[in-house]
Amino acid sequence: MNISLRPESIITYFHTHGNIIECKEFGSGHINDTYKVVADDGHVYVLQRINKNVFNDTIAVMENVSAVTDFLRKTLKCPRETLHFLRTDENLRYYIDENEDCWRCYEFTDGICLEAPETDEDFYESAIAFGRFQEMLSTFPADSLHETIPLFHNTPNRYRMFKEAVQKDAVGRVATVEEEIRFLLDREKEAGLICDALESGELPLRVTHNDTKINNVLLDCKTRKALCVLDLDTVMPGSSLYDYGDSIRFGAATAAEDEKDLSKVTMSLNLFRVYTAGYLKACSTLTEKEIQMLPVGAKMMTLEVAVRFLTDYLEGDHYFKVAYPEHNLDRARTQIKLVADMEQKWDEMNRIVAEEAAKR
Ligand code: GN1
Ligand code: MG
Repeated sequence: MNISLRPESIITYFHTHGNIIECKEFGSGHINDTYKVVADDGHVYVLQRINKNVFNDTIAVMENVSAVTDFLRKTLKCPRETLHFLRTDENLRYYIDENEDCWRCYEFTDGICLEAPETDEDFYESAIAFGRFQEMLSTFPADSLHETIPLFHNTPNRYRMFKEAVQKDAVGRVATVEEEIRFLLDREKEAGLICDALESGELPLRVTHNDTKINNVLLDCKTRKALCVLDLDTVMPGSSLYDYGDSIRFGAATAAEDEKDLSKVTMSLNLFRVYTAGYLKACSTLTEKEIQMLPVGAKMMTLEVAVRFLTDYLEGDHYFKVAYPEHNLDRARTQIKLVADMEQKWDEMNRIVAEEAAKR
């Protein structure tokens, strides 16, 4: 790598305190490159290179992120409850390097970031964080945000791309995953449930986070209460069902997203209830229709990401970061298993939502 493009060099363009003594890879995101940067006076920062293959307009991403964090800062009592981006000499909150890569830097907040909830309370707190995030942004002008990834949670469009990938079979993997392809195609008729309801006005358009995995929440080290929501790159207009659903598919699963032993992968009805209770508490503005469709959100987000993982596998793994050749396939399989499990538990999921909604 060209020395001037190393994170150690890039950090010097931002207005940090102290002298930088350490810069290490950090985090578990599938998209951006993230580094933790430590200064000799104790200041700590997070430096990130935004993935420009995923986000074609990285400046639009930073405009969205800046607008949302500025808005939240005005509402919040405690500054630790949102991200603080540093400025450069040009007074911008990003730096474009000679490769046209966009970098940003924010103050590191000490907190707990989990790959899976360790207790029910952890998961409940993540529901509070995302529910509150959405509630606070209910007065934010949604149409002022850029659509940084067009059709991001448009499941029918994800299916279109999937079928194209099957047809092209660019890396000759189709024959090995026919069962998985069949499972997903059998459910294509359900793909438009959320989009159609948004279009007809049955569901309201909201400002949503769109990537609500529990590892995008920071919990306070001492109290273990929800502190802050991270990874705002995909904040866009959308449906509350996207945010609720993505949290369930990731956090209510009993195994990791890339678990190979599928017998370990189920959706915990207990965790489903815990998250539902927290989300309904924190987000009091949900409509009856949104509440009624929460289980659809959970299933649709799981189905959609299964389609996305398998598409990437069939296209040769150019989107999600992979650690080994079958990584995207393993991820697709866990999501398929979760969809099947949700179908088994469908009536109970609906009952739990109704019971938790009645407690409000
Ligand atoms: C990506 O970067 P990360 O891990 O927060 C992806 C999400 C997927 C998720 C699956 C911009 O999120 O949409 O649900 O992986 N983000 C983008 O783990 O595509
Ligand atoms: Mg993330």
